[in-house]
Amino acid sequence: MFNVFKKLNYIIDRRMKLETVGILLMVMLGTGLELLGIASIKPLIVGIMSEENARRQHWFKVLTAVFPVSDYKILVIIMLAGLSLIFIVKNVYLLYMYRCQNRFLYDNLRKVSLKMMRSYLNRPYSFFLEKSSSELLRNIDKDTSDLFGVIRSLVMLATEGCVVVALVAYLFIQDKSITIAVGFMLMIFAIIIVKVYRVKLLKMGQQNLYYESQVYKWVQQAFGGIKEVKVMNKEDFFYQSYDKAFQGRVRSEYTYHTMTSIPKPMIEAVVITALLGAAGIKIMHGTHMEYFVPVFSQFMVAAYRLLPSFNRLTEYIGAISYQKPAVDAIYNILKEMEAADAAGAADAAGVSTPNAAPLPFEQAIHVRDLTFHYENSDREVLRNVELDIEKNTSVAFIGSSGAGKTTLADLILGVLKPVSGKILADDMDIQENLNRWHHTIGYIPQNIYLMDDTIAANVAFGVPADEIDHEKVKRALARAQMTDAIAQMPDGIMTQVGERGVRLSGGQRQRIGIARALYTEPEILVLDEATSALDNETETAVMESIDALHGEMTLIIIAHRLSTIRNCDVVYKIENAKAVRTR
Ligand code: DUT
Ligand code: MG
Repeated sequence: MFNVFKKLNYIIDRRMKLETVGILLMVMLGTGLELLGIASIKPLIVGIMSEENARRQHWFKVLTAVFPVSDYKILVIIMLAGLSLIFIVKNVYLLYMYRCQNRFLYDNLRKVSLKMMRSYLNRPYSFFLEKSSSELLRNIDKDTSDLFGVIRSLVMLATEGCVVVALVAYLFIQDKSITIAVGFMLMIFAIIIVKVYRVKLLKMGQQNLYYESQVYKWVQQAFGGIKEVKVMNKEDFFYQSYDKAFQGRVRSEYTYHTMTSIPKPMIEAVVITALLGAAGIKIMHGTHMEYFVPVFSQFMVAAYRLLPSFNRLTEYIGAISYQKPAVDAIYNILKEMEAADAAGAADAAGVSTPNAAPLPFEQAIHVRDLTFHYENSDREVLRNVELDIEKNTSVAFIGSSGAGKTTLADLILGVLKPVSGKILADDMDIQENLNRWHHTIGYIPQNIYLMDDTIAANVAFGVPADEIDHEKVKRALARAQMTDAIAQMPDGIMTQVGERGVRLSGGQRQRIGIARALYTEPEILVLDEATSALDNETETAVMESIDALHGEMTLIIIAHRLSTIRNCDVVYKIENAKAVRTR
């Protein structure tokens, strides 16, 4: 439990802590009202039972002073009205309190989810090579919800806990022996529940988290590759795998829900039995009915109020154990990210600002003593590589598949970080100026990532719809040889491309990627097999417009077809972890 507080304390911000204090104060006031409700039962019953008794009470004197009526029946009516007023006020207040609690929870849920989303977006590219997107999805969506499940349970635990403690204390003052007898039975019962349940529920919670990401994963994998799935008749495999993940999820969820519903009937039986037993013993010992009836009614009313509270208390404790793994997950992620941010200033520089000035680039890119291997392997893809790319020249990287061309391009793009060595733009280390470097350099990959949006939005990429310069979009598309294809589309550049561009041909998708890179008019353009998917004729046309940039822009071109790099000034062959100049 303490552990949970420590982690939550780290996860939530100052403002939220202050809000928590506010919420707890509201809970206290609510408890006061609850107590007032219960405490007014006894005087009422005393008052109704005999006028003579009532007139001896101190509070009755106050009542007759405020309402100077002599008719006892009218005074009783006033007492009844007073009691219902207390209950109405109490419950209106409680409604308001629940509303505040829920707003507090959901506003902050949004805050934490946003914090996670931002932290993830700011991670370097290499981070994503190690992570599965289904896990990220689960972290941002489900784990944050569960985290707030825990916070909600804690708030509710405080709410119910306050009421229970206050009422029990009040009952204790009223009649010590009954309270002790019932309390003792309950205590033993509660200890057993908590001991037995905690471990099991925690385990179920961990299982649930695991299977939840499996469920996401199989949905993504099935529909992400739906064409291959269909052609290869593998629907059943994905169906089965999905089912297996879902079974795990269902198992943990039903165990959890069944377990949390067990205590309810048991608690009820224990409390009622203990209460009636205590009453029986009192009567045997000859307690006066005049004393006993008001006190006992009060206990029954309190039991009626407290029983659901006891049930909820066990439910909340169960929910906290069950959802605690989500708190651990988020805590670990945020800690990890904090450590990563602290470790490298370069990573912090990776946090993008859209309006940074481009990094000045006047002479050349210098690759100096560059060595690199991926985190998941020790094999050096590049070792002590040296090369220079003069401004406004066209440079080609060739080499066999797996030689490290894409890796070298990614290092020049700055999305991968050298293990040792440097990449300089003029004399500035790009890793120290990543944000500005990305305003200087453009990129066309082999597989263009298209958003489920219009062609214009995909070309301008990351520009809000009303800020897109349509003329510029059209110019960029024309240079990418897309004008004719666009003319045949129903809505021109406002045509929707579908998820990942499914409504376009492969070559069209590719040319939108080219237009996207040209839209920002970068100083340097990296093409990684950017035209491989195009037919010869279209490729020639696209390469012509790219060659037209020759001398105006620095081009780094990776290609297999020699015709693509025909016009390059310099050619490097990537081989055995080295770059060897061949032209
Ligand atoms: N590699 C990894 N992890 C990654 C990416 C690549 O270990 O996340 C390995 C695979 C390969 C080597 O790095 O052995 C170089 O890969 P790269 O993609 O740079 O090769 P390429 O020259 O671009 O090959 P292709 O022509 O097939 O695109
Ligand atoms: Mg490659």
